[in-house]
Amino acid sequence: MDLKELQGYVIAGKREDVINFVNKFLETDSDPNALLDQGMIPAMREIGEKFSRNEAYVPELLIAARAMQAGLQILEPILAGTGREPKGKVAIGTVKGDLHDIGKNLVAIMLKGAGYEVLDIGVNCDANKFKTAIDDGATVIACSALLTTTMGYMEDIVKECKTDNVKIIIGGAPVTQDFADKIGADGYSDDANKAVQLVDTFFEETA
Ligand code: B1M
Repeated sequence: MDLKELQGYVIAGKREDVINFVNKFLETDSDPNALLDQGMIPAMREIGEKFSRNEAYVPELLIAARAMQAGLQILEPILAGTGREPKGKVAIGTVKGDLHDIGKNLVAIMLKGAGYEVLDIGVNCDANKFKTAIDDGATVIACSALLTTTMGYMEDIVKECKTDNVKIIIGGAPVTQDFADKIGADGYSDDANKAVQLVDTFFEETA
């Protein structure tokens, strides 16, 4: 099946078509990751570029996001269903002021798929929300930010939440390794799979 077709459905916000495409693809093809890497993720990039050029506006972003979330919902049990004993507890949230959650949801799904228990604390999370997750047993905190205006808050989270027993990792489109080093985060990743590899290294260290 042509994944360009799926990209078109996401960009146009055609939720039902996304659902049908994803279901059909899963019946016929083997690799669900292709749906993300060659279909839905490039589509979100493209709608973002259109937004930058004033060729798309917030409602178009919203309906594209809704269409992608519908596709992700179908993929979640396939990518996350392991049924094994959790390897550790990770809390993930999008930082204060920021409502973008697609990337965060994807990282959460991949972490679950890799065998972690994930406390998804949602969007617009202040440091206190992350602290509550630490009280609930999370030893890795994963923060997501999509806005240049909200990524700075990650420094507050590092200051307030980092201890010898808690690692803080960060990600999201505007975030970089340099920024992570500058604010004292324990790690950075630019995609969901690398986020899992990063978390694995922490748990290997303590095993
Ligand atoms: Co927004 N938005 N948005 N938006 N939006 C961006 C981020 C933007 C780059 C678009 C643009 O101008 N080209 C721009 C930010 C510019 C900037 O900061 N300099 C922008 C803007 C300006 C805004 C508003 C301010 C618009 C307005 O109201 N005028 C507003 C802000 C609202 C707020 O948060 N307070 C806003 C609103 C929205 C919607 C609500 C309409 C919608 C979000 C819906 C939702 O998330 N439920 C939306 C969308 C959809 C986007 C774009 C188009 C797509 C984001 C996305 O889902 N990408 C985005 C443009 C873009 O990013 N190209 C844009 C797909 C997703 C899979 O990728 O989230 O990057 P991403 O996640 C990746 C990696 O970054 C990484 O792994 C993921 C998978 O590989 N990752 C992590 C993410 N988090 C991680 C955490 C980790 C590790 C890795 O932890 C360790």
